[in-house]
Amino acid sequence: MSPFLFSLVKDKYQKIKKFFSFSLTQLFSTKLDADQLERLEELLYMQDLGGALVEEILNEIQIFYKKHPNSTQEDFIVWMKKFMLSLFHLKLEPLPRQYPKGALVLVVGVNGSGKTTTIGRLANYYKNDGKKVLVAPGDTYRAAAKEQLSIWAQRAGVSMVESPSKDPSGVIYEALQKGKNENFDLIIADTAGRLDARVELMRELEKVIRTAKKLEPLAPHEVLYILDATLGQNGLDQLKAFIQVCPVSGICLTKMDGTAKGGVALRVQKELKIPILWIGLGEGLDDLQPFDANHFVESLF
Ligand SMILES: Nc1nc2c(ncn2[C@@H]2O[C@H](COP(=O)(O)OP(=O)(O)OP(=O)(O)O)[C@@H](O)[C@H]2O)c(=O)[nH]1
Ligand SMILES: [Mg+2]
Repeated sequence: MSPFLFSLVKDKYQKIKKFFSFSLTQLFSTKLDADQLERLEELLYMQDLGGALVEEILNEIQIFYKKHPNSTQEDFIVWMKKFMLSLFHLKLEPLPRQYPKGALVLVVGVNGSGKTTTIGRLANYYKNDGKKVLVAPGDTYRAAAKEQLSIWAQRAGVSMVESPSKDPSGVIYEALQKGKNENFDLIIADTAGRLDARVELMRELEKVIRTAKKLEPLAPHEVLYILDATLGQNGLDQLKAFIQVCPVSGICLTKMDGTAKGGVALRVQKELKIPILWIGLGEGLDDLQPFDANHFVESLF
């Protein structure tokens, strides 16, 4: 990456909320005692880390302190960064992922998480990377959804498949066909927002996948789940329910520029082991970045 591009990426990651803010300065300024551990526990919970991970960190940090009783606050921060980075076990995978020609990326998630916005920005990203991109308005549930995607397609300068079908499977099937006939590199399909409780919508998603496989046995090449990071524990619960019925292969973490806490990303890695592929750091066309675990962890401190 050129130094110019690198500084742009770094700049956007600056929008991520700091993990400890000033509170950390009160910690580890003296010996690690029961009071300090309690304070640390509180801070970790406040960051949406959840019980299991908080407990693990507290245990590990005590082991570390037994081994290195003269540790300073800086040593603690170094330890913490290393621990967090170790959770991103898939971090060595080069991102963005490379797909075969004509691949289908199916974008899924709950209402309002940022699916359509993300598709616009993914289209923009891949187009700038020299790819011929087609988007598919697979959200036939909401009347305005197609219009919204079409605006994003125009903004990104990519094509959108026009289909009269009211059935998402039909729209996506047509997109795959057009993709083959007109030599597109990548097809990115929108879907209706759904909660796990909406059984009929989940069935619809199963049908989309089944239908796509008729034309292209390896499709979808990616099922990208859009996770609104501001939802914290709720968002994680929704994702857990979702993967019971749909094979999610990657995550895009949106709205990390706002009040979202970084703990969600760490929990997704720890508990679900689904790789985070993209991170959304704003509402603009270029506010989506391939996820970078190193930058992410650095930006939390
Ligand atoms: N700040 C911020 N806002 C975002 C980000 N990603 C999406 N949004 C905003 O989230 C809102 C919802 O985005 P949509 O793309 O319409 O979400 P959706 O999942 O398609 O919603 P439905 O189609 O209604 O299910 C919009 O106002 C977006 O601008 C992000 O990374 N940061
Ligand atoms: Mg949408």
